[in-house]
Amino acid sequence: MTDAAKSKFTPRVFSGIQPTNHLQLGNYLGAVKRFVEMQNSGVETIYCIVDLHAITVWQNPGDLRNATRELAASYIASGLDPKRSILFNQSQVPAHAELAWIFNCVARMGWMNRMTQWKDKAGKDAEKASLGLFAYPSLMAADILLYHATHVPVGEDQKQHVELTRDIAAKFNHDYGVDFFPMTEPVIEGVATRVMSLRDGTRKMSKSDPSDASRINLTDDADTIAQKFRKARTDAEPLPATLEGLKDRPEARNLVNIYAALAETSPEAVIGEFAGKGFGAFKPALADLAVAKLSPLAAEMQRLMADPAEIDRILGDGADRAAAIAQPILDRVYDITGMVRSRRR
Ligand code: AQP
Repeated sequence: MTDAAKSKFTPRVFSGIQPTNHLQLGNYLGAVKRFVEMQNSGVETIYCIVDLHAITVWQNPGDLRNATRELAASYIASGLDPKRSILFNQSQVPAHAELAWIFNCVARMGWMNRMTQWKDKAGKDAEKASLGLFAYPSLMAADILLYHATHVPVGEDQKQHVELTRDIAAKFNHDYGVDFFPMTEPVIEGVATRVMSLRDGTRKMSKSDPSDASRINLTDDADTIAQKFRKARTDAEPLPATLEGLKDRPEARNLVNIYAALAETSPEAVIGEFAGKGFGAFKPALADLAVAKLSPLAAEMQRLMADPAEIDRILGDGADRAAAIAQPILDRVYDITGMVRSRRR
């Protein structure tokens, strides 16, 4: 870990995922797998299920509740230990929403307007998008800065939001003449920082893509995984002898990257193994590897989901531990901004 870790702030990792639909392979390889690696690196790690972010686009309440528990199960099944990491859902720690309000008053409309996720998700009819979707990055900045997090592991698509978090921290520090918030760094590493759709190599794999065939869900069974890889869009050429040969072949490049990430090797090594082979040979090998890696995870998720009360207990315990870190930081923010706090607690 670099810069921010060298400052006065103790290294601390925070990241979150929205409980929207089932977790997909891109979330797993680009985020959750990295979260587990960071947990095992000895730094304090805080992982959140960002349910307040999820409702920036309408969610059926029953589905949201289920997706929140399923995401908790995915985290734990992937190796996240709720005793070593703090695992909780955002809405159980009201300080997130409180700090987000303060940041709404620090951040500028122009900053939000420039966010590519806002442009993508609001689409052509931005007038009809929720105010929450527009302010999404401000709540994300609050998630991170509420814990003085120094490092945020994310996929490539979230880089711009972490940069905005730094802008908000810097403006707050400047406007109030303090050195209170750290300059958080995004941690975007590995070969799977941008897993692409199986139907279109120019779009990222996404939980909310209307086409289920575009993604591998962590809940997919072995047959579904094999079928989705078999039907994945590719070209007719065999795999080249070097990575350079994949330059203008986004779909082929994507499958090679997925294989490398699942096998915990490099794309070069994958090319070394499959050079000259067609997709008729590569796709079944990829499907077998994915099934071998993901099936135990899906089975463990199913086992955990059979006891929702235990998941709720874990999330409640995590929320208490998160609030114990967050509240003094929020209290200090209220103090810095001039709010009178005379209520006895
Ligand atoms: N395709 C991807 N490749 C690598 N990383 C990815 N992430 C998302 N998609 C990919 C990373 O997963 C984390 C959680 O993301 P999120 O749920 O908070 O929102 P998102 O980035 O918008 O992910 P989705 O799957 O596209 O969700 P929906 O469809 O609900 O918006 C982040 O670290 C993200 O970078």
